[in-house]
Amino acid sequence: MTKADQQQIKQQLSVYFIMGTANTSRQPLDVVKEAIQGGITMFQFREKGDGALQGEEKKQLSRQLQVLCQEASVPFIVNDDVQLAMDLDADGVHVGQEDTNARDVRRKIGNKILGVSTHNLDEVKQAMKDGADYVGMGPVYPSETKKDTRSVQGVSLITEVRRHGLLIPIVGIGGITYDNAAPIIRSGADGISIISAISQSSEPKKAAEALKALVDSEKASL
Ligand code: TZP
Ligand code: MG
Repeated sequence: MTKADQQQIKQQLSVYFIMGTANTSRQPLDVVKEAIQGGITMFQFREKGDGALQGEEKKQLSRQLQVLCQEASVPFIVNDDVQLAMDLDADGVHVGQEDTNARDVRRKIGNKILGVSTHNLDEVKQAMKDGADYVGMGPVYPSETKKDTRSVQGVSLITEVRRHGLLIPIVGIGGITYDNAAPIIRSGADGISIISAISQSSEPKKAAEALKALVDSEKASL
């Protein structure tokens, strides 16, 4: 990846909204539309949990969400499902440590964006070797959305990775809200990934707008 690409990814990670049908009681398309209007900079379709859509239904919703993202030039990333990402020609794939091996995913997706969830320095270094474009780190704070997470780590790994001089784009995840987001950027992350603070908001557009303004101002003050 060139330096310019890396700068672009860092910018696109600023407010990285993640959602699937389980994360809202509203029409997913409406929620994502409003989040886009509020200025989210990347979107991940993560269709997991109770009542998750499968097969053709999953594909249809993902295609509709992708179109919304394309209209706004917001990168559209698929969680874990490499086949779906290839079928849709999505912008990228995100995998966890328990999902498909990152090196294999890189081989399959060519130069699409590859994100990998990491929980310690060794996983970060491995993800870099495997060709990750960015790493997710968390849970930074306790999350009501995903209960089976590793232990809450605050910003410790973000700080450690930057202390080691690694420049890989980083996004924090887990329990992030407007009120606790700033330390993540100050520790050296390039952005925040958010589910409920946007998907469960009564006004996703306003929630996204506020988060975007906060991240922009924190980045500008570094
Ligand atoms: N991985 C670690 S925490 C988490 C995931 C997918 C859920 C984040 O959701 P929320 O609602 O922003 O805490
Ligand atoms: Mg996963």
